[in-house]
Parts: sequence; structure tokens; C-alpha cells
Amino acid sequence: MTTWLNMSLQDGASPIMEQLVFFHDHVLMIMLMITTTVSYMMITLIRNKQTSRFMLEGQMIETTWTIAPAIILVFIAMPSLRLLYLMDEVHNPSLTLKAVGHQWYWSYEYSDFTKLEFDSYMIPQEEQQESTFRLLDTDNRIVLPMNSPIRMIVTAADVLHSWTIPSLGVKTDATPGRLNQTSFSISRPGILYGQCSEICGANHWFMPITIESVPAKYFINWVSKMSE
Ligand SMILES: [Cu+2]
Repeated sequence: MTTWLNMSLQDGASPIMEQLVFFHDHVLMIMLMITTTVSYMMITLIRNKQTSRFMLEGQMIETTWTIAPAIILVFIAMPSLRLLYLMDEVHNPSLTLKAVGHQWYWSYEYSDFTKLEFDSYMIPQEEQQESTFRLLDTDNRIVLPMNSPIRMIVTAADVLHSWTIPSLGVKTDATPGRLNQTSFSISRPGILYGQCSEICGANHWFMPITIESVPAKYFINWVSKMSE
């Protein structure tokens, strides 16, 4: 989760998010290069008298500064498209989780098991303990096995919501009457936090998402305990 003074992206908890962080840094380096060059050019323009009786055109420099930006754009577009298509792919999932957005809570259905569904409400401030995070912890966490491909099905019951986990690189709109699909695999154990990312009404701020990522055997234990 994001903590104080964390100014960049969160550490990736899925392979896709790791790639997204690399891509972000890559684009940032290109931006740094462009800003440096442009500021240098602006400063030299201001500090010099740009008049010459003989220099009327510069074919070479004009060709260069037209083609160079185009090439730089290709270096951004190629990895961007690669990531876009990787994120869209669903790689033979071993588990399906359905999230339904409500005003103002999430409910979850593990469609691979019978009768495994629950609502997930934010823990109100009055019931907080030392260990709970304000506005981020829920009464029922989603438990998911780490290192296994998971299919996420997202929908809503009333208005638009958006199911988001920043450290997984996942953000999917929850639309009434429509199923949206995304997939991820979690690469480490731990608790991952997210919040609804679509202004969905008065208590939009109070529908957080918490995932408990555990090794597969703990997940099986949890499933058998839940479906008793
Ligand atoms: Cu919402």
C-alpha cells in the first residue's frame, strides 16, 4: 500500500505491474532527455542575438528535428502496445473471482465453489483497532492464492463503480448489466489494498478492496472453512 512520502508507484505485486513500473521509468527518462534539450535550446535562444545576413535556411537541422521526435515516439509506442496486449490476455486461469459493486460495498463470488460468496464492507472508524488502516480495511477480505493465474469478472448492481488494486496494475470498470474481465497473478504473499475508482455516490470513498494473498494450501483451507 502507499505510505507517507511514497511519491512514485507502489511496488508491483504482479508481473504486469512490475512491467508497468519499468515502462513508467523508461518514459520518464525520455521525458527528462526532451526537457533538458528543450530548456537548453530556450536558454540559448534568449541569451543570443539571432540575426545573420547570410544564414537564410537550414535544411539539415529541420529534417533532423522533424524525424527525431517521430523516432522517439516509436520508442514509447512499442513497449506501450506490448503491455496493452499483455494486460488484455487471459492466460488459462485456475480460479475465477466475481466482484459486484454496490452502493456502497463490494460483494464477491467464487464461482468455482458452491455457496462461496460474501459482502465486503469498510471497517467504520468507531470499530477500528491499532492494526486497521483507516478507510482501507474491510470486514471480509478476498483471499486468493499467490502465483496462480486468476480471472477477475467485474460488474455492478446499481451504478458505475471501478474495481482497482494499484499494486497489481488492475483497474476495471464495474458497469450494471455488463461483465468486464481482467486477469492477474499475485507474485508475493501479503495484503493488497485498493479503493473504488469511479465516483459512485455519497459513500464512494468508503468502499475499499482488500486482498489477502496466501500460499495455495492456506487458500484451500480457507475455502473448505468458508463453504462448511
Ligand atoms: Cu463505487
